[in-house]
Amino acid sequence: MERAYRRYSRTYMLSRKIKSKSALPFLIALLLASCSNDIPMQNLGLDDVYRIPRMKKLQLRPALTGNAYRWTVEGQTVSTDHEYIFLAAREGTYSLRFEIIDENTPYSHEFKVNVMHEEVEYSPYIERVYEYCPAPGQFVNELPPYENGDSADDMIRKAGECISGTNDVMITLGGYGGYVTFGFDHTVVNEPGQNDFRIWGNCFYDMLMPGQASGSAEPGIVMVSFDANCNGIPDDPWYELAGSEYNSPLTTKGYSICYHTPDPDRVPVPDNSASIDDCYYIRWTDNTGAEGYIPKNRFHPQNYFPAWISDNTLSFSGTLLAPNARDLSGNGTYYSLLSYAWGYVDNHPNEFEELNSFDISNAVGADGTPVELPGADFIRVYTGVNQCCGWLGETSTELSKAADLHI
Ligand SMILES: [Ca+2]
Ligand SMILES: [Ca+2]
Ligand SMILES: [Ca+2]
Repeated sequence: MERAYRRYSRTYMLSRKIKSKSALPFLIALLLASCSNDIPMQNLGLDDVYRIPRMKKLQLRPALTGNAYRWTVEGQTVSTDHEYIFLAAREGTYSLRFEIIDENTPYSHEFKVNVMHEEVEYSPYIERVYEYCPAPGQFVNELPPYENGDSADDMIRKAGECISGTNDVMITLGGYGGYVTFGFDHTVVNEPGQNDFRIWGNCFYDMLMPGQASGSAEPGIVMVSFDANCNGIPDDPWYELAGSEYNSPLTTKGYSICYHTPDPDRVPVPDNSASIDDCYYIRWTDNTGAEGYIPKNRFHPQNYFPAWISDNTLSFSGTLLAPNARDLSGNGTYYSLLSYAWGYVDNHPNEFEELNSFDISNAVGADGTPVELPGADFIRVYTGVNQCCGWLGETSTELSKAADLHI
């Protein structure tokens, strides 16, 4: 398919146009190249017409420079940067213009991009897991299962087998900060005013609390990244999708935590409830000066520290949501985990599509400034709370699949 598109990449030397208007002493060319993982094309000119599939990026990189630039699509200014990545979800013919705004060498070129249906139908579901880095937790090494000798890459593959396509098998992210990064076989386009993708968890509402959105909410924070350097690797800037708690005074920005591997020679310390085998199992410290432990409970006797990690510590950072658990019994035997309003994974039951869907337009920079992204190539989910609930164990986000809502 890529070869077919390349055929349409007929070289068109812009210098011809310039020369017809004036006798510029230098050759001017426009370098047009597309994302290496999308439609590889690179030449020194610009075609009058390009043909690309929908939801794939076309990277426009002029060799010309000037004081200022303007890219327009259908008459609307879309960028004033030197380079521009064109991306469209809908098929059709788009009119583009590139201008160099410069007193001495003004320049303008118009061209068309024909956006077509893909030759091989896209999947609306996850194609690939790029990273699987759970924090310690009671389901770690089980969801997905670790087997002796498994490497980090093996665990990424196993996580991918769980949540890719329609497989729909739950993976755990462990305690605060643990994360997974995944992507699709195309860019998830940010459609204005619409949710763009959906993620499935395993949250349920408590039957004993009718009318209340509370039960087993284990909110995971979502981040998105656009493959701006077009290398197919998640090495580009990440942006948090601001959910309902983003601006809450109870939310901690710039939080970081460090988990320490348990000393194998320590004698476990059970509590008197018969549900906790070791109250001081995995110690954590954080950048607020606090410390605590992930206890080991009797229902999950396996190693809680990711067994494929050889380091003695495991660190995570991000935004920390306030604890959402309420001890309704008063004695640690009955917890209900309150769902936050919106914008988190594993926070409302799956049947509430809207509450499990995400709008890329909610992306914010580290200082909270909104960032308008054309789409997302990489999506990351991490456990957003740091809390333990007695015999229920630590709160950990789980997810089982995700879908692009525009396919
Ligand atoms: Ca959107
Ligand atoms: Ca990249
Ligand atoms: Ca869960």
